[in-house]
Amino acid sequence: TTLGLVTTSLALHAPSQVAAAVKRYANAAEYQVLIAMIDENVNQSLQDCINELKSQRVDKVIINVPLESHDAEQIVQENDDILCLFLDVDPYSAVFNVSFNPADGTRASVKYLYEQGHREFALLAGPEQSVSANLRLKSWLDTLESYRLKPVSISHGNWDAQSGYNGVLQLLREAPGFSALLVGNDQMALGVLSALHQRGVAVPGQISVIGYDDTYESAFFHPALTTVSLDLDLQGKEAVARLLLASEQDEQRSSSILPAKLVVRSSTG
Ligand code: IPT
Repeated sequence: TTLGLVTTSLALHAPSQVAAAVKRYANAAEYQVLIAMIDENVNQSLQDCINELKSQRVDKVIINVPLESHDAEQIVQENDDILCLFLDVDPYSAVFNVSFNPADGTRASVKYLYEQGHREFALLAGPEQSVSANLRLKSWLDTLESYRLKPVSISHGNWDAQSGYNGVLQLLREAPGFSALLVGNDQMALGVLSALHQRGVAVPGQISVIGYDDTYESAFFHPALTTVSLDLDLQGKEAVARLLLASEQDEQRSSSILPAKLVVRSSTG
């Protein structure tokens, strides 16, 4: 008995951590996991990956690929011979999913920095094509607005450290006056810390930085990263448990929204 995992690039830390958890919990339930990894061009190659898994007689699949709700719904409609559970969709979409609350951790980040006295915020979001990157960005903006604040500038990266490095240099060129920087994930925050160090900008003395994910490495960045913690191991565990339960009893197909919590370390003050 086998289940499938279609995942976005495993070169990224969060999806690789989720894949490790899926494999571990599936194996514990005596399931094998077949992994198909896709990269760009989401819709077409996602269907290719699903077909590849179907040809190996997989009938349940976890999909960790960023998808707009209507694209996820279309995948479900066009694949009624395979049970799909999604990990990177809007939690309130109609499809079967296990995802993270996009608002609680983002709100806590802004609130924390505000209470530390920060008023000049810059935002370095994830890619514009990513649903979760956009939900995080929207929640930062909504929370800032509730304090009657607007960010001094906004930029986007592509989730990797290089894009964080480039992104913060761009933000500094556009609007050098910010004291707080919210970053869409920890890998981009790693690039940010490196660029700021090279420019002689003190963290958190001159700029406070908050990441997102809390992957295993983030506590070892320098300075140790304040970030929004996603329990990616729990996401993998819940996904396997709910998928296996639903494949036995159809009425058990219930989605779940997991919390995201701010973890304060040394990159903020
Ligand atoms: C999301 C991560 O937060 C981000 O760092 C990046 O790795 C992205 O995945 C890749 O798609 S987590 C996802 C379950 C919303």
